Amino acid sequence: MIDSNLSSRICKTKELADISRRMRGELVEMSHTADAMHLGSSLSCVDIFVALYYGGCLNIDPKNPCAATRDRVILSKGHASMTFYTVLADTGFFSKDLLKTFNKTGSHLTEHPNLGALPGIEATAGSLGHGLSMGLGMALAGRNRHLPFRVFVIMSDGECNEGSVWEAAMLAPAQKIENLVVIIDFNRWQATGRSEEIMALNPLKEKWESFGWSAYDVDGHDISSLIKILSAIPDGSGKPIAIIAHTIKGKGVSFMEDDNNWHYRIPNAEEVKFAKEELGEL
Ligand SMILES: Cc1ncc(C[n+]2csc(CCOP(=O)(O)OP(=O)(O)O)c2C)c(N)n1
Repeated sequence: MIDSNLSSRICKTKELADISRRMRGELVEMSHTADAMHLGSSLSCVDIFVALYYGGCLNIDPKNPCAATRDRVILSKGHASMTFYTVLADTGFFSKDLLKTFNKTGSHLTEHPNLGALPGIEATAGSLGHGLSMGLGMALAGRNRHLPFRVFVIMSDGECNEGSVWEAAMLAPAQKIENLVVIIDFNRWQATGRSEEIMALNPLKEKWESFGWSAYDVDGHDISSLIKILSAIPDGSGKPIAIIAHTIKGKGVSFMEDDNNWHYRIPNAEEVKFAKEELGEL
């Protein structure tokens, strides 16, 4: 019998890079077709998702997505839902055909994810700053029920400006939680400007450490390094884990990289063609 659990699907480094490239092409097209914003934000977290879902880091079986022992993944930066949906469809949580309905009236693939809309979605998101608190609640419930799952929360750097993030950041170590992981897609931009200029976050790793977390700085586009950290959780520190993934907004498409216009801009047909030529057909 074929084991469909994601923990046993470990791809080689070249395959992982190809998946990321293919997915970026799909996202550019999806933004155009669905008339959806937040392409830059969605491209910046692709490699984080690929490491998690294709690197053998998650104990989740897409064919049994409600198992009590499954790891939980929360996309707290819900505006990057395109990436989340594409990964969930590609790994078998639901049909890839559904992706064509993204952002359309009546679709389950809403601009921001909704709990219960589709398998693999563990929390409603959209209003930034809530995913970590929800993830902490799940992590506590798992520990209280002696269930061995981990909770992975994907946040953004601008989201760290929300006060609720730091309430959860204080509570998790106080509760000696070690099955909670926050991954911060640190692309240094927010909707309207540089994070450092709007409300400075640095030194971010040291901030999480000072709150009692085990923290790591990592190149958020280096899939192997991400997998190395993600596949060793709990990390033996007895603390919750914060991974500061240094990324580039718009990563993978030269004319979108580090250009914050692509927070809101939607590519036209010609831009889709250029982007896809650059990414190459896979
Ligand atoms: C509480 C809240 N305020 C405002 C918004 C509107 N909004 C959507 S994305 C965004 C900022 C995005 O910057 P960041 O969080 O750093 O994510 P990035 O897109 O750069 O990955 C904002 C303010 C929101 N979704 N939630």
